[in-house]
Amino acid sequence: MDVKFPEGFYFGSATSAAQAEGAHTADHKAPDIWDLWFEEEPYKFHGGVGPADTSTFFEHWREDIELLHETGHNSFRTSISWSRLLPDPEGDPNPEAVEFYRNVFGTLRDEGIEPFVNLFHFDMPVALQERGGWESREVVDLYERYARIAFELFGDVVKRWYTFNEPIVHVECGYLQQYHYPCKVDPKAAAQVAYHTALASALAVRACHEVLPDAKIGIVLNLTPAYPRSENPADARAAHIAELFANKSFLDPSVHGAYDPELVELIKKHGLMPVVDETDLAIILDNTVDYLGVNFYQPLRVCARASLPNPEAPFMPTYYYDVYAMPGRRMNPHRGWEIYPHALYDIAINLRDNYGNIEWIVSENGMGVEGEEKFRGSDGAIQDDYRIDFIKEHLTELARGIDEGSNCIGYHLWTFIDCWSWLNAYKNRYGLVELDLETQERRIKKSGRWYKQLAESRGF
Ligand code: BGP
Repeated sequence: MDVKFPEGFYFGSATSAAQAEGAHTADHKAPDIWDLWFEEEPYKFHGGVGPADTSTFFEHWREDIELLHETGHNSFRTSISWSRLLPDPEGDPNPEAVEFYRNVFGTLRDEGIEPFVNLFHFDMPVALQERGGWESREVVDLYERYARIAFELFGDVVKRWYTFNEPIVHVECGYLQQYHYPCKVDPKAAAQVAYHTALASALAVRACHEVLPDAKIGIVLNLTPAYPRSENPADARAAHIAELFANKSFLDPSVHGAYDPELVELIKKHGLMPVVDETDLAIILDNTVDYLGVNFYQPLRVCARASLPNPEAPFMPTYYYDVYAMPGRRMNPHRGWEIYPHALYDIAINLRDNYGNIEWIVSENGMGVEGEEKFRGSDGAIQDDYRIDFIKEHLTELARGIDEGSNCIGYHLWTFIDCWSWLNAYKNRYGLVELDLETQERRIKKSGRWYKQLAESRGF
């Protein structure tokens, strides 16, 4: 065997409530921002397919857990829908949601599949967006309340928690780039949202440690190592600043409990300092995560800017760098993302050397492909050898990092069943299991069969 992982290594996959559950208004779930946005501007969603048309995990969870077995999972990440659990964010938990999540998490545990449960995956309840969303301090407090309720309700069966998925994404996409609701271009709000999210994460860590002293709680960050075009000092400086905004902005407060002073200086220089309560920084310092989830899809390549930034334009981190399209880079053309498995090794070493060798897991990695039906084999299953190769290449780099001492405990693929992907809806398929959108029938792909062998032999 060329690549072998340690005993107890987690093999599994990840999904999220809004992308998998469906039943978006059943069981008294209140709307989240995706429901609202689709209602307002359905044409923005690929093929006009919205959040009601997901893979119906809400109905098919038993059958889906069976499929988790058949594809070798010993662990599985999903999230709780805040607006399903607490349709009134200040009210009591929705009993039907409690029953659903208890059934799912309890069954996973009974079946020997470790549940990793995330509290927030881009799905702000509308009732709270109307009160300012992450711009509002009140929402931070209500998030802490929600987290505490979740720990109390499910802590007997869930031992691994996450506070947030990819927090930089709702900051950038919601407040700078218009890929998420509320589609603002407002750097000052973005800074406040980023800061409130880091604070909310620390408050949830504190609550988890109080309510569930034996559980572990982490945060899922999409780490995109910033590589400079060249060793030229101007390119190196561009990469250094890109790294501050893209990665260190959440990595440092989550793991070190404090922001990098250089990032703070840049935020000040651009007049973007958020409103901070006196006691907040101590909360962030005292409540760092127990482990990290790392989503990795693509690196960030940058170079020195070719032109001076417009001083009147709203501030974006690209004030300091240009995104660089490296000649000869390997691309996944369907998603437009570069494929660069070596970055996973670099992440492993960065966490080992600069973040106290914190325990971590690859919490997402995967390949979205459009038009997979054309790869259907004579047995009816999609022959997605490209996905198997993609996973192997990334696991090879990961194993190298582990051999050199990085404390990685598992690998979760994105994703289990083809799922609804925000504005891209069902354009790209990521699953180990194919979903027939018409019939909701599930069919294991070649990669799903291979994944089981991988997990059983802990390598390939
Ligand atoms: C991550 C998100 C997931 C998922 C994945 C695939 O950033 O955490 O929710 O969607 O990316 O990306 P996409 O759906 O945009 O193709």
